Amino acid sequence: MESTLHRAIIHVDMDAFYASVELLDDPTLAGKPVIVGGLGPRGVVATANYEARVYGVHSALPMARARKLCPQACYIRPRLARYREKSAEVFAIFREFTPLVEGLSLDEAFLDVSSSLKLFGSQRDIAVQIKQQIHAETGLTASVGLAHNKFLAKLASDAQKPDGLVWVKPAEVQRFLDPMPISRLWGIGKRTAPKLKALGILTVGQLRHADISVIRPALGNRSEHFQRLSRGEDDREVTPSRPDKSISHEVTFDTDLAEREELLAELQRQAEQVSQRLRARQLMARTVVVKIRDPAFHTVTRSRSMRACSDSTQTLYRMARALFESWRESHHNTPVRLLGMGVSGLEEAAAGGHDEGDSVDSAGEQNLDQVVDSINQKFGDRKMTHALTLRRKK
Ligand code: TTP
Ligand code: MG
Repeated sequence: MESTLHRAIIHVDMDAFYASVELLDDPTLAGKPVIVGGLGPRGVVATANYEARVYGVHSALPMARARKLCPQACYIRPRLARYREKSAEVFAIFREFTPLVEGLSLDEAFLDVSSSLKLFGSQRDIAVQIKQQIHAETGLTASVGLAHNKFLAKLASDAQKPDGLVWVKPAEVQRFLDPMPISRLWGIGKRTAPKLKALGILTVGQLRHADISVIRPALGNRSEHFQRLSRGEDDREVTPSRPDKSISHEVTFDTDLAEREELLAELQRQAEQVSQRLRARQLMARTVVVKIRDPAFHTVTRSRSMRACSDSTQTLYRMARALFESWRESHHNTPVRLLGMGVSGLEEAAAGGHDEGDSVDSAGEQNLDQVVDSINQKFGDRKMTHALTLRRKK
């Protein structure tokens, strides 16, 4: 099958991202090896700046090993909230050039700029502008890869790190790909690579030239797929990441409600529903919003962001309660016609995987939420609830 997609794709990957943000915030680190990661006995390296990489330090290396290789480095615990802030600044720049932005992680995205060429110039012009704007507005550097599909663009951004710009044009694909080790192809990992090696296939070029019957014992029904990749063909489209959605609950009371305990019980019930929906969708929220309407139909929303994401009922409830109490104080206990709470700034729960020690939720709260969720799943929704909400049901 011939590859049909010819688009203008740019892959952007920030250089030594966590470490670069630390350097930005503490200029005394300049020129020194900087290692960001878990500092406990079982910590691993999240990333190291290029000065530290010289000593063989890299992502996922046990921290104990890093300390042996590079004892003089500055060791820093990750500050995820800060990296998310910088990431949001960078992604806002991407969206100035195209709405087709597919984030892969905090520091990495595909951009389809095919429809932006008329407005901003060539693919290269756009890439240069993006790099310059990132540097001017965030103080960070990025490496960019340009190609007509995602697969090549991603390899290209990695080819000249840091601060790189590589454009793989259609005529240059084979020269670019052929010398690469087969492990650079997506999906060829620790199990498949040795099988190909046994067949004498070490490079992408060798895979491209190999007869399909030779590679089939190693690659099975993925043989054609990998040969397409080895020719630099990739039809996947850039799919914009899930927009920043929100989840919320609200209720209009039959009669306006003034009693603090009853209002808090309602808020707790809403926090439970919202957080259960978060957990069911494996999302975490950064921002909590409370909505209040008084009998005169004045509606206010109050929101606050947390230093880390959460999907815990109690954490979200505590935030909502604080927002509600501060409204109530300034409104002399006005009765409430409508009360609602919600969350926004949603992120995949898995993205918190690097997040050693940065969660705002205690292990006890997480366990309680799991128990509540599993009982509700087993016996139908809302059999189980945190005690405070029972008061409202009297
Ligand atoms: P990468 O883009 O893989 O690495 P990097 O930006 O630090 O360095 P470069 O791109 O210049 O090679 O990952 C982005 C961030 O994700 C990284 O700064 C830290 C985090 N990360 C981890 O926490 N653990 C990991 O195993 C990896 C690979 C990254
Ligand atoms: Mg990076």
